[in-house]
Amino acid sequence: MYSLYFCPGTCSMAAHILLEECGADYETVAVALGKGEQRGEAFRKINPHGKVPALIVDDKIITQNVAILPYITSQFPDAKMAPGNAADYAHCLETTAWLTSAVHPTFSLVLHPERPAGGADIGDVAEKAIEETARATYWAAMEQIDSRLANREWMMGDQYTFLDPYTLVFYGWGKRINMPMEDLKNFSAFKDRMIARPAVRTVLEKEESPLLKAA
Ligand SMILES: N[C@@H](CCC(=O)N[C@@H](CS)C(=O)NCC(=O)O)C(=O)O
Repeated sequence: MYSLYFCPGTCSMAAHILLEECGADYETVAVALGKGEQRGEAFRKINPHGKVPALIVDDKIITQNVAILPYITSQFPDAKMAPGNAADYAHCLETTAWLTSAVHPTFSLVLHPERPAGGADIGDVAEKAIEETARATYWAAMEQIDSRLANREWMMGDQYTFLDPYTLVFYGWGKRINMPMEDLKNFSAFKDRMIARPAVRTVLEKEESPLLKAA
């Protein structure tokens, strides 16, 4: 039995979808990020970094999408959620790492341009400049994903992998910060293909995702 600590609409949605795709026996435990529950003592025992997702398997706790997604995948080989070829697998991890280390922090900066100052008042002009730069960088990443999805069904080509649920998170975030995601035709078609998958739809319904309203 797997326990996934998650918050609807956040990056934990990727692991949630993957568990569903793999037919795993799992439960979800909601962490109310909006109420600061991630910083409370109880959750800090699960993840001292105060972030979702966190996955509990037996007595082990795994955090970080870049670890959780390949881990779940490895436990359900029949689901074939990773490329079998070693080089393709490395590329799948490469893009997962890019999303985690470059694109995700950029989204966080759009939402919280004040954070790099660590509580110091840097003023509205500086905050606006940080937000606008982050927006431009995030949009460039969305365009890059859109180009990659031209003439491809999934991020790795013909094979659906753990990278696809993770990529969907970033489409949803683009909409959340009012980017014209519909203009990205390949990425939008990918989003529609994702939503057509029963496992994805189940999770989007559970998480009450706005992506379903737009579909
Ligand atoms: N690199 C981490 C990032 C995790 C992360 O930033 N999660 C966000 C939700 S998308 C979170 O829990 N934020 C709470 C906070 O920063 O207080 C991963 O990919 O798992």
